[in-house]
Amino acid sequence: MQTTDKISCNIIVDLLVAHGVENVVLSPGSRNAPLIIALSRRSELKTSVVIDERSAAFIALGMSLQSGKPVAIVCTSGSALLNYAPAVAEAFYRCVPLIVISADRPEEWIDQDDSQTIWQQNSLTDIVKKSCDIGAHIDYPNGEWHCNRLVNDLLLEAVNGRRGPVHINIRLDAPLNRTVDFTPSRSRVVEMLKPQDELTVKEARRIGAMLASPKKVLVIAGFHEPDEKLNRALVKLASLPNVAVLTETIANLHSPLFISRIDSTLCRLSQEEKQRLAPDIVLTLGGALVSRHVKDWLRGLDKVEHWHVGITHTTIDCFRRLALRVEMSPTQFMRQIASALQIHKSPSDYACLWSEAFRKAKAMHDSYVASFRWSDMKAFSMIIPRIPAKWNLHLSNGTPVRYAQLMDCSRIHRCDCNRGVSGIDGCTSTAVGASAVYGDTTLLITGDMSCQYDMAALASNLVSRRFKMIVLCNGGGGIFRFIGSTSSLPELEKYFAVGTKLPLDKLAPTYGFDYFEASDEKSLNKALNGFISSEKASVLAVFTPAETSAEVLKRYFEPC
Ligand SMILES: Cc1ncc(C[n+]2csc(CCOP(=O)(O)OP(=O)(O)O)c2C)c(N)n1
Ligand SMILES: [Mg+2]
Repeated sequence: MQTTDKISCNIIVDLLVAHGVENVVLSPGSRNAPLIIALSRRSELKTSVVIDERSAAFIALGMSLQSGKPVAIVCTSGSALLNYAPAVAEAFYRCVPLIVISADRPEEWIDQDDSQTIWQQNSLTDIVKKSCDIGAHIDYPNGEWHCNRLVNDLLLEAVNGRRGPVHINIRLDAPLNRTVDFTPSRSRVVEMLKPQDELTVKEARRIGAMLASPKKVLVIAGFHEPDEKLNRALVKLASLPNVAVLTETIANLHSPLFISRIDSTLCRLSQEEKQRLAPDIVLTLGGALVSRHVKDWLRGLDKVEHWHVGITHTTIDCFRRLALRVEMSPTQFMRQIASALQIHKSPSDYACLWSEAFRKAKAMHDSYVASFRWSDMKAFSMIIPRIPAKWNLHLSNGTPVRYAQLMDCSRIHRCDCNRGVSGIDGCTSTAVGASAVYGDTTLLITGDMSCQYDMAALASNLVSRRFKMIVLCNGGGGIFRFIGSTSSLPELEKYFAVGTKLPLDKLAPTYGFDYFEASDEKSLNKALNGFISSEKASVLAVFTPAETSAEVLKRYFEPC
């Protein structure tokens, strides 16, 4: 069909239709011409024209109240939008899902004495549930995906939980009247499943059938507190021939059936193996993933469908393939799905292929690590198996959390890292806080830069004998010597890695800690004995060579 050439408008209209909007109330203007073109040419939508925006919005309110469905209102730029405010306020307090769509100018023209321009994007902030601002040009990398995600998110938000109005401010650049050929209904639709507490039996069966073999299902768990029930449900799922379960170290989920070292496994796969292991459906649960390998791999697959399970209140589309938001507890969902899937046990080699790949990866890991020289990797591989099973492990956000991903941490009682925002600013304080409420020892493994950053935590009167800290002293931000964006820059040492001044041998006793240090395998083994058995809060400084450590980590990921 012929319609506006503004892709953003066509995405909005596609998604309005897909999310069940039937009525749209338009008010005339020129800036919103592309929207009017796109909307009026879609037979699925009933358009009405009301000149006065104040009245238009109330009319839409009446339509939505009566039909129970979301209704869209569309206006031009300037004061037009402000005239929507009374009805939007009423909709907000009556929980009515009005979809406010305002056309705007490109940002560079605001405050430039062009006509009908004001700062529009936040003008309804306190009376809408959520708003977004779509730029005039979305032909930047990922621009269409970005626009699609924002609009999906807002349309879901309008009807999710306490329903209410949302605001899409869309900037449009002249010419406004051009048309092109466009295939309608091609935009990706994110759906939401939002049961009360649990799925109905019928729903669980329906979803079970969608996930049954021959579908290849990959479950990936990001950070999560330990959860026995979830663990059991995932074991049940992992025993199915068409399901593989990948867990990150800080997911705190353990079973010999799980692929628990994602990076170590993925980096060993050939292109052909990766193709065979490509899933049809990915189910994610828990927080943001640490593994860059898994994100890059899944983002590069065309056909995969992503479902995220968890109470997120927002649309998290980390692989750009999100199709379904399951707004419920992953524990409950996985339990119900695991049961529903028991009747579907037709053959599939998918789980076997993953466990074979994992088995090979573990063997390679062991022989690699044995061959490595003294380095961060070596120190880590010696420390992790020595951690007593009852200790909790905190990891800082430089390389420690990444090394832990490569090791077998299944014996450890609980592993955590501040991956909400991945800051290095409070790793020590968080571990000190955790140690204050955990009955056994809390061990923090941190980097020298992170340690220096949050040094004040060591002076806290919450530090007790239950807090222990290992600092990998590798000449500052070792991660920058490893990652591609900085490792080859001439500025690397001066501006990124920035060797730290960290006199732990003096600081530790000053703060009342037992102090240990190591600078090779032998001294580390010996120091660990004293450090683990010490009855006081303790610090172990492990000195590793900066460049070798980065080299060893790089080599680990090189294809064989
Ligand atoms: C508050 C904050 N500032 C800056 C960063 C960026 N950053 C990420 S890792 C890192 C260096 C960490 O160095 P270190 O703790 O020594 O760990 P290593 O990489 O050597 O293992 C920095 C500065 C961040 N994550 N958080
Ligand atoms: Mg460091």
